[in-house]
Amino acid sequence: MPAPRADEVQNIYDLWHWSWLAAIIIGVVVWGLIGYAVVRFRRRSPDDVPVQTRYNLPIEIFYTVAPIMIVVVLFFFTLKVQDEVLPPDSEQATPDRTIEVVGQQWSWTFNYLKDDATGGETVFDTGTPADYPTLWLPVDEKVRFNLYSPDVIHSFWVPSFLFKMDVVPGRDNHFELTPNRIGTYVGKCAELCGAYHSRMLFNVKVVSADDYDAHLKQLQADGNTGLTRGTERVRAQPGLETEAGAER
Ligand SMILES: [Cu+2]
Repeated sequence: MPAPRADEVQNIYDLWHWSWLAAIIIGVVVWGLIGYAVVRFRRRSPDDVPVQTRYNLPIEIFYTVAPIMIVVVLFFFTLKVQDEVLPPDSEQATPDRTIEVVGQQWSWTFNYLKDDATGGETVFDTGTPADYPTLWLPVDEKVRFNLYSPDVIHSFWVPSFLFKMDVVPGRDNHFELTPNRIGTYVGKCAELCGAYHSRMLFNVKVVSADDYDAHLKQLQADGNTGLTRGTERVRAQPGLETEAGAER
């Protein structure tokens, strides 16, 4: 497991941890019983026929109830963690920064919405399947991610944050995370979205607030301004022509 690099996801890490432990314990018991049955009831002579048992009500009840109990327990803890990671908006603290992530066939655009660093102007950065974009994030600041897709369903995933969410056209999906360690990470699309899905990669740079502000100012100076929801640059490029008539 990658170590969790955002404040809100420690409980996802713990859920995995305990689920694996439970699975290992159940696995050991099952393997043990299989081993026991193989040895204890092995054929001892060529005409040895085992006792033919047709029904055993207690065992049938047990192997119906036990898996249901396991599912109920996993479901309970999954729901609990889900509620902790995705609290209702009314219970969220105001995010320090807001980024609109645009996933489109087949790359990403990151809009840094109305940030103070740029005097309230929205700036963006974008990439292509050949030239991965980089998402910059400030360390120890709560970032709200709004997810937008102009075409099909994608999924925004940074494995080090132990978290992903689908980017669904026409649907307001969002979440908040607080990256807590400076470093460079990778991100990818986790929903099969077409021919070049596997090239929908991006980099993530978690930096100090000063470096983050400087980067946004640089984007502004480069003229990367205005909310950008999908660019031709992503669609039209050598070797990655869109199909004829596939205008969106
Ligand atoms: Cu995708």
